[in-house]
Amino acid sequence: MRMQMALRQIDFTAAPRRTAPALQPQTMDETLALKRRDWLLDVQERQRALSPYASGLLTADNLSGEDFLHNFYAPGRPVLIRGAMAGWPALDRWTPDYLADAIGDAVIEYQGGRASAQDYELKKEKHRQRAPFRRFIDLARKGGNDAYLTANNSATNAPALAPLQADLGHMDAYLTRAPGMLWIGGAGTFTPLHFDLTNNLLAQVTGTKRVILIPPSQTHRLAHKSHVFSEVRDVTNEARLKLYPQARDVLRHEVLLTPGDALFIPIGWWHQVRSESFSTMLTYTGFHWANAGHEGYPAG
Ligand SMILES: O=C(O)CCC(=O)C(=O)O
Repeated sequence: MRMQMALRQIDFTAAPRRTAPALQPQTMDETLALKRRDWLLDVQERQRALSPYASGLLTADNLSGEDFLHNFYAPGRPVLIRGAMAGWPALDRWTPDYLADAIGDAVIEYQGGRASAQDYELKKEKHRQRAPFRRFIDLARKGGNDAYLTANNSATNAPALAPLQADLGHMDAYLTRAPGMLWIGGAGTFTPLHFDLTNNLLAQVTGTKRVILIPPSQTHRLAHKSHVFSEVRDVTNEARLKLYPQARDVLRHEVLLTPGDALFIPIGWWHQVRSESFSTMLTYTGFHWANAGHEGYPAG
């Protein structure tokens, strides 16, 4: 993976960071400036497409921390890492039965009532519900998108789910020992198209998830309005594509996450995630390197 090239070090002083200016109504000049920016992003993507190594989604086995930093984390490029979770007891243990027995009837929080709403991610506070863990696992076994224990429930669930920590290992090459955030759901959970305000490592433990990743250069095709969400919601849904035809030809990578896979999603990369089976996953943001991109994000 490491490139055999001489690196000419050029002195580089980063510009001081400014807080984002408040958004103002657009003038004609600003519209033209945005068009020019989007033109350049398209030209750059066409240039990257000349090389599958530059434009494709790379998979790496047993990637060292140094190679991860230089080739993926710093450039903000996704990578599917295989082998980093080898030996984690959870990979063999975390079936619905095992989880239900380990946590029993301790009350946990999850996101509920999702099937009857489209904006369940944007309005996540409204969807917080509680149940004994065993009952939640029964809901997840049934499948569907209605009940999903997500990263958003992590802080509340930390004491109840603490016994599961003993089944997890560490990815010391990339991450500090800060705990991950757990996701548990059935076949059919769906997280609509959005990007995160931090770099993220998704660590799949049980089952499979299909992830669609879209580079930040495609933002102008994705009807980005509320917070970090795309109005398109699902780039595989024909009805949504009819409403947002500019999203039809969006550049995208599709990844099937299987147990033991870790997927690095850099800040700003759009993604949507669908579970294909009962699934457990952790997301980590405690990298060894700066990860505070969310500071200064223009809200709205
Ligand atoms: O696994 C999922 O359903 C969503 C994960 C995700 O989008 C994230 O961690 O940002």
